[in-house]
Amino acid sequence: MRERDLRVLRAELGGSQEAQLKDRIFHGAVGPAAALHGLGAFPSSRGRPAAAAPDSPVLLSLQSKLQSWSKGYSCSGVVGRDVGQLLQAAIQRQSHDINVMVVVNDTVATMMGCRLGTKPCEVGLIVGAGTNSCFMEEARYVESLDDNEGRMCVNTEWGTFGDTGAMADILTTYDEHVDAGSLNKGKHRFEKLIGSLYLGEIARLLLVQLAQDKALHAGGTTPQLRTQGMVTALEVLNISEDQGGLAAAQCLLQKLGLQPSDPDCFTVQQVCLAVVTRAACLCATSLAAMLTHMRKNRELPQLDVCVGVDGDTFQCTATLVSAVDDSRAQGVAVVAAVALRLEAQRREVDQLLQPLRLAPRARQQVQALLQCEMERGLRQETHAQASTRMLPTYVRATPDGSERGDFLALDLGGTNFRVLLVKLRSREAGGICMVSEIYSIPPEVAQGPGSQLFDHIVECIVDFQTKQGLWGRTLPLGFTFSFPCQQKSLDQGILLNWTKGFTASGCEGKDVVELLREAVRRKNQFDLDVVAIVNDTVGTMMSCGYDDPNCEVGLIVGTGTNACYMEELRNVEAVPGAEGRMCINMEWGAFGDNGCLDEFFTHFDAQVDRVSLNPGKQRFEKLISGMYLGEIVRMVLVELVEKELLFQGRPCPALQTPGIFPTKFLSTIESDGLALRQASAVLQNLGLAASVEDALLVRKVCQVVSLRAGQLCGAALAAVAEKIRDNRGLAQLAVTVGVDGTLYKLHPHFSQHVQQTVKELAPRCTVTFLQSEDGSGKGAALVAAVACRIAQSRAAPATGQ
Ligand code: 0WK
Ligand code: BGC
Repeated sequence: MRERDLRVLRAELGGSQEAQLKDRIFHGAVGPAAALHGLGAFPSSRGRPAAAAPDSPVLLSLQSKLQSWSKGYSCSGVVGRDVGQLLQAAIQRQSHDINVMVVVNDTVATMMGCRLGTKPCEVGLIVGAGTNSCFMEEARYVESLDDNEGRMCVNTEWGTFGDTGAMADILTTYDEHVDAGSLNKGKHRFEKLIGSLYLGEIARLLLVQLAQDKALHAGGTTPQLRTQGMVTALEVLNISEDQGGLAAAQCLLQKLGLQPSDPDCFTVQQVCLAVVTRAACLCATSLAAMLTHMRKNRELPQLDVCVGVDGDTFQCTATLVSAVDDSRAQGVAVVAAVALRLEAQRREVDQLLQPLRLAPRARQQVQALLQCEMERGLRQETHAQASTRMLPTYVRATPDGSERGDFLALDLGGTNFRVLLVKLRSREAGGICMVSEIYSIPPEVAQGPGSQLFDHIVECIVDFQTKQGLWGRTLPLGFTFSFPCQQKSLDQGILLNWTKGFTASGCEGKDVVELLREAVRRKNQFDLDVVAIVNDTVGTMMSCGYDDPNCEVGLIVGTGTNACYMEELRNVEAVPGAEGRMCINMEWGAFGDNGCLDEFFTHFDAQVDRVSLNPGKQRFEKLISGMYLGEIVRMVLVELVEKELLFQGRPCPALQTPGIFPTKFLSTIESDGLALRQASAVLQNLGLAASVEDALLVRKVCQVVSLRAGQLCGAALAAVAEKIRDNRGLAQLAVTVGVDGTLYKLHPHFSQHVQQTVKELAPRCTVTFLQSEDGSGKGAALVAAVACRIAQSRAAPATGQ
C-alpha cells in the first residue's frame, strides 16, 4: 500500500491540505453546476429565476432541465428534459388531477423544511447516497440573474467538484477504481468520496489491497471480498463506531467468507474509520468553504447561520438543525405553497394589467381609426367631427439649404421655454450656429392671466437680447408655440385650447402672435418682427429637414405628443389650391376626444383624465406622453396595494399624491442593469419599503404602461406613413421622421417600441428616425428664413433678366 494513500485514507489531512482544498472549493472549482439554482435531487438547470430576499418566500420559475443523472440512475430520454413537465405528463397519462407546481432539489427542500425556532436555515446539506448543498447567495454574485437585489438560493451540485481535475492529488487509486466501476465514470468525483453509495466500495477495495499485501487475513481473499458492492456504507459506518464497531467488523468479514482474527477486525475498523473520517472531513471542508464564502459575500466579521442537514456534523459557529423525519416533505410543501401563492398572485396581476396590453389586432385598429380621423379632419364637411384637427401650417416646403441671415426664435410649450439666436450661413461658412437660453415658466405664470404669461415671455426676450448684445437690432423671429393653433397664414395662430398643464386665461380663441406683439408694445422698449408661428412638430421637421431633405414628418413625444407631415395640398380642403404640399399639424393628442378610441381606455386612464386640468380632452396624449405615464403607473400601483398584491397591502399614503410618480421614474426603473436596485431606490425615496418582489412588480407595471404608449404612438405614426405612401401612389415609401421630446429621447425602450410597431404596421414604408439635436427653435428660425426669402423674392422688382 502506497504511503500517501494510507495517510490520505487516515484523513490525516494537514491544515495546509485542508486549507488548499477549502481554497479550491472557494474559488469555484466546484463542478460547473455551481450556478445552478436549487431544485431536484439531480443536477438540473433552471429558467432565469428572480432573486429571493432573505425574509420573503423564494421566487420560483418552474422550468427544470435535468443536466445529468447520478447515484446509479441512468434512465434514458430524461437528461436535458424538463423533469417537471415529464412528471406532469406522466400524471396526465394516468389522468390524475395533480398539478406539478415546483421541482426542488433535496438540499433546498431540506433548507426550507428546517428552522431553529424562528430562525430559518440558509444552507441545505445532504450527505446520503449522494452529497450536495445549497445556500442563500447574494443575488449580485449570481451572474446568470438579470437583477442583483436580495438573495438567491444556489444549488452548488458540489458532487461534481473535481470533475475538472481539481482534486487529482487527493484521489486515491481506490477512488479511481470506484469511479471506473460506476455508471457515470469521470463524473461526480467528489460525491464518490462521500456518498453512501460509494463508501462501502472504497472500503472493500482497501480490504482487498490489504489482503493482497498480506496485511489482512493472512492474505487470503474470497470471491465475496472481490465482488463489487459487497460492503455497504451502513456496514462501514457501524464498524467505524466505537460502540460495537469491532463486532460489526467481524460480521462483515464473516459475510465476506473470511475467518476474521481480532487484529483483522481492528484493521477493518481502522479502514472504515479512515474512509468515513475522510468523507466527513471533505464534507466539512466544503461546508466551511461555503460558509466562509457566504460570510465574505455578506461582508460579515462573523457569520451566524443555520444549516439544514441530513447527514454528518461540523464546526464553524454554524447551528446545525437536524432534519426531523418529514422536514424535506415539509420543505417541499412550503415551496409548493409559496409557488401556489405566487402563481395565484401572478394570475391576479396579469388580469389587472391585461387591459393595458395591446394585442396586434388592437394596434391595427388604432392605425385604421386614425387614418379615418385624418381623412375626416382634412375634409371640410367632416372636419368639425374629427378629433384630429389636421391644421394647415402654411409651411409649404422643407429647407433647401439656401436660407441665410440672423433670426430670433422662441420655443414655448415643452419642458423648458427657450429664446434662441440662430445664424444661418452657407455650409462652407459654417452652416447654422445658435446660442440659446433656457427660462422657466412657473406654474402660476402658465396658469395665470394670459397677459402675465406674454409679459413673462417678453421679459425673457429682453434678458436674452441684453446678454447677446442685440439691442437696436430687430431680427425676424420664428415662434415655436406648441399648442393647437388654427392658422390662416404663417404669422397668425388662433389658440384653439391649451394643453399640457397650461391654462393661462384670455388666450384661447386669440391670435397668440398678436398677444405677443401686445406684450412687446406694453413693454415699449423694443420692436419684434414675428415672421412665423410654428408648432413644435413643424419646427422639429424643419430642423431635421435641414440635414435630411427626406424628412417630411415631425414627431414630438415629450410632455405632450403630436405629429405633422407634408400633405398633398389637394387633400387640404381648408386651403385653396391643389399644387404642391403643405405641412399639416395633426394635433393627434386629441385623437379619440370624440369617443372613437373609448374601447382602448382603461379605468386607470379614466382616473388620470378625471383629475387632469382638461378632462375629456387630449385623450390620446394622456395614454402616451410624459405628463401622464407616471400618473397611470401610480393609479395601477394604488390598485395593486388595495388588492394586497403589492407591499403586502400595507397602506401607502405616498402613492395617493398626484404627480408623486413622475414619468422619469419609468425611465429609471426600466433602464437595463441594476434596474431593481433603481426601482427599490425610487420606492425608498417615496418612503415605500419594497421587497424584491415589489420592485419587480413595479418594474413590470412601468414596462406594460410604457410599452402600450410606444405601441400607440407607433400605430399612429404608421397611419401617417401609410397616408403619405398612399397619397403618392407608391408601392414603397422611404421617409424620415424628425423626432424630439424627453420621453422619446430619454426612456430606455420607448423609441424601440415605436419603431417596432411602425415596422409591423407599415411594412411598405421604410421609416428613418432622426432625433433633433437643436430642438425646434432652429426649425422656427428656418421657417422664418424661408418666409423672408419668399417675401424678398416677391418684393424684389422683376429685373426681367
Ligand atoms: C424640444 C423642442 C420643443 C418641444 C419639446 C418637446 O425644442 O419645441 O416642445 O422638445 O419635448 P418636452 O420638452 O415636452 O419633453
Ligand atoms: C400640443 C401640440 C404639441 C404637443 C407636443 C400637445 O399637447 O397640443 O401642439 O405639438 O403637445 O408638444
